[in-house]
Formats: sequence, structure tokens, C-alpha cells
Amino acid sequence: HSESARRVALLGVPIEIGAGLRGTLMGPAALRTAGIGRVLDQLGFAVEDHGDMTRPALDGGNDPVPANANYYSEVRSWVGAISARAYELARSGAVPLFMGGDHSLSMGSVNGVARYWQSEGKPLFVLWLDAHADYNTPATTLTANMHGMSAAFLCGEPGLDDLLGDEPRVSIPPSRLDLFGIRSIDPLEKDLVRQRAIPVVDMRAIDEFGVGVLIRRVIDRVRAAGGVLHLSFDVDVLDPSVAPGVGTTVPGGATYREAHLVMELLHDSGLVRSVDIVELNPFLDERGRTARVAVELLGSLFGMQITDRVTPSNAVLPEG
Ligand code: 4U7
Ligand code: MN
Ligand code: MN
Ligand code: MN
Repeated sequence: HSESARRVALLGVPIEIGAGLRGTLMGPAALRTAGIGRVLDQLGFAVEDHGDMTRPALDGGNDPVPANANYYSEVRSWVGAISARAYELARSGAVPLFMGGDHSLSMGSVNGVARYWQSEGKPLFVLWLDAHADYNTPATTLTANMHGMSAAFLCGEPGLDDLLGDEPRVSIPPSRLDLFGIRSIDPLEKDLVRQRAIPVVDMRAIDEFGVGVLIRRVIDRVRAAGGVLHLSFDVDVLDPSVAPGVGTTVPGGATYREAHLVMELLHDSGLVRSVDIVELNPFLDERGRTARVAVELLGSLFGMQITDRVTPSNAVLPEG
């Protein structure tokens, strides 16, 4: 590891109006209570806790507010501010960990880190671990909830064009987004994902081939392109029996073991440079179970192992 790769910057992003249910604003507090700082510290990282962002002053911009985008002005106020923070944190050389908050925060976090990597001339890939595709636009959505639009926005889909205000917008080419763990997609959203040829690993593929093979395929593509990886981890990718503390549960999700293997393989790749952990809703959780599982999984992502073996068939050490 290089010095900078040993620094993790925690930033709480207590946004909840992107989701249909209230409560994700308590996510950062629950992750801290479940020990995120302690776990990273024990793994040998220098942990900088930047605290929680405060709710930005409402700024809806001058453009007309788009239809079918709930709390558009509120989300807009957050997203520009998040993007600016994300850019600065990425530039500092630390690995930023954005603790949500609902998934609309990723419109800011990913845009900001993408802006940084663009300035470095490195292609940024985005791994979207989620039960949902989050590829709706105001034209396709059934709910108008903006946490279902983040991936589409990041790939440059139209309809929320003034969302970033003065922050420069960076589009992720659809071929550099991987939707992984998907099992719920709306009809028009599915059409759009097909049209854009977004790489999708749905639960059917995971059942057939296993997460090990499928995650390695993602990692190999990033490495072959000389790129870096942002992990956007929506906790609802997990099966509701493992992670009940989310607002949008879908049956048939990733098991505890599948999720750990994904995290371990991502760690071994050495390619992950920024992370979102989103959609944890402590108000719906059962005695902190989901928060604890989320912290355990982040532990695996940052290198926690039972033994100190190097995964035999994937012995690639982090650079530096
Ligand atoms: B999440 C949904 F209709 N597709 O658009 C929508 F099923 O960030 C769900 O992945 C979106 O949790 C879920 O509202 C957003 C719905
Ligand atoms: Mn989801
Ligand atoms: Mn999501
Ligand atoms: Mn959700």
C-alpha cells in the first residue's frame, strides 16, 4: 500500500428525501455506533472522520423544477454540495467513504470523484451493488423517488440537467457501470438499460455462475483499462433476512457469504478508491443487525481476513 491508500476519509451524508421512506438520515450515526471507525483503525488505516454534512440551504436553481422528481430542490441542494466535497476528498489522496443516507447521494459522490479521476487521466469504473438498477429518469419512473435515478443521472441521461448547479458534470460511459445483484427493475427502466447496453449481473446470473467468477470479470475489465473503481454499495442488495434495515426490501438477495466474498475479492484487487454505503435505515432495523452487517462487510472490503492467506487464484496485491 502507498501512504495515501492507508488513509480513509469518513463523511456522513444524512440525506433521506431521495427515498420514499424517512429514516436513512440516521445511517451515519448507526454505522459509527456499529464501529466503522474502530474496524478501519484496527486494520491499520489512518481514519479521518469528517463528521456529517449539514443540510445545505435550499437552492432549487433558476430552471423550472422537473416533473416526476420528488423533493427535486432539496436533492439538488445536497448533490452539488456532496460533489464538491467528494472532489476535494478524492484529491486529498484518501479513500473517501460516503456514509448515507439514501442512494440519491451518489449523484454527488460519484460525480465528484469522477471529476478528480478525469483530471488524473484515469478511467473511473462504477460498481453498483444493488437490488435495483436505479436507472430511472423523470420520464420512466413509477414513484418519482430520486434514489431510483442516480445511476441513470451519472451516465448522463437527460431530465435532471440542472441538478449539479455550478458543479461540473462528468458522465460515466454506460460501459463503465456494472449493475450487480439486480432483481427489481421497472418496465421502462429495463428498456433503457438494454438500449444503453449497461453490463448487468442479475441474481439469476449469480445463482448460475456464482459471485466469484462474476466479480472477477468486473475487476479484470477495470484492470485491463488501467482504471480505478468506485463501489456504490446499496445495502438492499443483501437478502432481507440478512439486512432488514432498508426501506426497499426485495426477496432473493445476496447471502452473507456471497457479500463477503465480493468484498474480499474487491479488496484483493486493490482497485477500489472510493465507496458509498447507502440506504441503511436504522429506523427499520432490528437491534442494529443491518448496521453491524454493513460494518463487517466494509471490514472485508478494507482487508479484514480470517487468515492472512493470499487468495490463491487471485494473488494480486494492491499497488504501491
Ligand atoms: B434504491 C424503484 F419503483 N425502481 O424507481 C423506483 F421499485 O436506491 C425503486 O435502489 C428504486 O433503493 C430503489 O422507485 C432505489 C421502484
Ligand atoms: Mn436498492
Ligand atoms: Mn440503490
Ligand atoms: Mn432502497
